[in-house]
Amino acid sequence: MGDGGGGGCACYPRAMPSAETRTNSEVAAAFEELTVLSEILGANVFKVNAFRRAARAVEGLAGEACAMEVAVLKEIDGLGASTAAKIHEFAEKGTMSELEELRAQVPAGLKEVLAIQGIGPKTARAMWTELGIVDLASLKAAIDAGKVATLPRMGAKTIQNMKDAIAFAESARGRIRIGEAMPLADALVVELGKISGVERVAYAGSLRRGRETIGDLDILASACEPAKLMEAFCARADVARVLGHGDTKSSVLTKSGVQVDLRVVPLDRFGAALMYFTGSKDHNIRMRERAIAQGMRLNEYGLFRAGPEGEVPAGAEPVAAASEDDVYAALGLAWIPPTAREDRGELERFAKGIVRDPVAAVVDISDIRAELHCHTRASDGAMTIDEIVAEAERRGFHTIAITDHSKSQFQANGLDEARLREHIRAIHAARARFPRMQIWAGSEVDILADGSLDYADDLLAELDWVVASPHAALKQEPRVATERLLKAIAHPLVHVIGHPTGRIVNGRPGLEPAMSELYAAAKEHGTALELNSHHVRLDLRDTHVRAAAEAGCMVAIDCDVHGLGDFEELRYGMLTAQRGLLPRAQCLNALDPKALDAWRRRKR
Ligand code: DGT
Ligand code: CA
Ligand code: CA
Ligand code: ZN
Repeated sequence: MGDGGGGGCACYPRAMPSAETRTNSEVAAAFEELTVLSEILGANVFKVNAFRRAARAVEGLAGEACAMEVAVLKEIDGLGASTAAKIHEFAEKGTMSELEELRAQVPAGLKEVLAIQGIGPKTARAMWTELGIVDLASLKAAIDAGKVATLPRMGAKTIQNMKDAIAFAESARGRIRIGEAMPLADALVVELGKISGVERVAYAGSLRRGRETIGDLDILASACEPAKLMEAFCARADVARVLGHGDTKSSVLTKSGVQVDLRVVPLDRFGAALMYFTGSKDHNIRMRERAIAQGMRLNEYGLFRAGPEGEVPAGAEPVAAASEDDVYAALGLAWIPPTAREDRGELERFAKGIVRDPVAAVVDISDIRAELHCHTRASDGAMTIDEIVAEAERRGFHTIAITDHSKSQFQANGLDEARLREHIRAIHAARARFPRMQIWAGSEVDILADGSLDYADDLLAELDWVVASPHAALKQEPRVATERLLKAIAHPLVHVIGHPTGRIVNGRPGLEPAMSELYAAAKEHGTALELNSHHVRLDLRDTHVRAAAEAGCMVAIDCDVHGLGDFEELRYGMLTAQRGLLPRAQCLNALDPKALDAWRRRKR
């Protein structure tokens, strides 16, 4: 496309960012991978546990691990000299040499085997070393040949579950979760933006639209020396294979197996290109139809007045192209947020003059002032009560509900009645230390298979806040699942239904209840439905949020905090909420403290 007209090219060296870009979540993820790989390789249990403890310790840190000295790190509970040195190495190089060594020893395909529900590192090791299983295909073959049944603890039911999970994984193949794609894209945008001559960089595609899974990353850039940018992009340390290397478009496959497309566009056409490559394809089609109906043509270079034949004359200057705002406005539309670009009626909703400010009514991240679902060390969290409350306060929240697991969740160290009563006292005692915070003693109480709850009503009544969630029996028939959830929704002491379906993105389908019945009951009983923001859950999902909002339900957008980094998951919950067009007025976490407390008290 060349260096299209106008737009003088301001080449100047970029300042290096001063902030450290390697986060605690990245360090923790590296230790988690070390844990899994060393377990697969049969390392001794002390070593495996040291990695696991390090992952948790880093996850729970209040400061950034990569900014700390080794001498400080090794004194931290859960870290030692060796793990502290690894953090130091990670801070400098973005990886750990031992991690690279272990990765090289384990077949790459075992990762997808390990991702199957019910297969942990020990089983994966046995499958690999005893049966020669190295990927999903060889796992399937081994199951069909009856070999997997020869391993310990592999009953017929376990194997059937495994087969279902494989089928599910295959249907999700090639798409990664948004929480894996977003950090990659963020890092790329920063990295490419530092290359001299680069004027603008942004990600587009399904990631910008906030979809729960992403096929590939689409990055757009403007640069006065595109060749130099392409050179640098294809030579990045993270690149495993260059799929295409051109002047305006290149594609690479990263070491983690993600395809990234980079396109260079002229700065004065950036808006049109960004709109085109953000999609969705169906939204683009509607936009082009609208342009044609108004005697214009829309493509990735801009919006043009059509010639007599309906063609765009060569060398024509666009009517609009520099910004998305300009293009939408020239077609009589308000700027449509990427989360709404799915051809679900957005052109009508955002037509100028129809709705005064359609964007303003939808909830936004700055509206969120409460976290109503989190776990401390009392069950399976990494933080203390005070650490969680302090973080919530630091984020400008006014309310926090501590909701550790109930007694049936023994693998998550769920609290029995006595421990819960003690925990309630400890949570209430924190109020004196955080006078500005509204602190609620809650529980994430299990909804058992028959819809009854894991604690008796008298104990539930002692809690300020009750989130009721399904964790087990997630393969029930839809009708049974519906009745189970309806019973919990109707329970007079339950405030919120946590992750209502229990699905795991790319992991398991979860319950498949009649959702419309749940919305109606939730509205009737004044029970909120949770949008669990964690990127592996996103449950309610976007389409559920939209239907629940239309049915008049209240939705709680929570992070299900287990460690400090989880507060950041809100980003994914918010994208999902916005895809569901959740009005601010129907989001519990956006209420002011008095209104939220009043809402809570209706169940007490
Ligand atoms: P993904 O990658 O599968 O998660 O989904 P997208 O939406 O990122 O799709 P992708 O990467 O194939 O293309 C990025 C955007 O580029 C897409 O949302 C719309 C635009 N686009 C790509 N191919 C076409 C096409 O053939 N026609 C039109 N109108 N737009 C296209
Ligand atoms: Ca894409
Ligand atoms: Ca693409
Ligand atoms: Zn849960």
